[in-house]
Amino acid sequence: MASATAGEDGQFKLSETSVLKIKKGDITQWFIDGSSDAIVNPANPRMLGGGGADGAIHRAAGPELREACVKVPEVRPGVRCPTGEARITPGFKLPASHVIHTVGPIYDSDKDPKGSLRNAYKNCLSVAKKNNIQYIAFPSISCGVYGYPYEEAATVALPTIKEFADGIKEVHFVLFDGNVYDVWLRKAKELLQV
Ligand code: AR6
Repeated sequence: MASATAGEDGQFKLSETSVLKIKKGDITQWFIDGSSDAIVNPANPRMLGGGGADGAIHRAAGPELREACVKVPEVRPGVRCPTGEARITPGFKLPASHVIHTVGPIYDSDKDPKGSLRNAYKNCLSVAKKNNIQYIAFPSISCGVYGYPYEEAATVALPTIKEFADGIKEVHFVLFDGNVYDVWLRKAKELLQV
């Protein structure tokens, strides 16, 4: 239907069974059903909290989230989640039932920022599907502390979501920053309209 693909209201059809919704907001408040939903945390490899959205998510989830993260095995000292990978925990006090922690690239020091950012989105969707998540909300991974330019990030994020979203009912972008939101919406209209 035209309304599902036009993107006027921030909704884009990804496949016969998946839809993308782009909205402004605070990801810590987001949920759909509190049982098959997950928010994505743009974390760092230690996975023990930090600034930006990571800090906000840990504060909203409560200390149990950090305790759950401590239990995620290290793959090497100080690294629970390498760049581009994803790990899942419960959401604890968050309205969403799960948190999928991922690590985006640091734009200025990653050898292949585009490949790493693509892997982060792809692996979040893969972990979501393995855990029967039907609804997932992403922030703009790497677009804060990690310094990824918004336009370039959107050009990686949106096609990657389209490629790997099948099996997930709704993929949401919940974007805190108005400039990021404007870029995402414009790029989605450009790249996802059918
Ligand atoms: N809801 C949605 N988006 C948010 C929120 C929120 N509550 N708060 C910030 N953003 P960042 P990164 C947006 O810095 O660049 C942490 O210290 C923000 O406007 O959270 O991947 C970690 O521990 C930006 O557009 O994540 C890592 O060390 C986007 O989320 C490092 O930062 C991502 O910004 C990760 O850096």
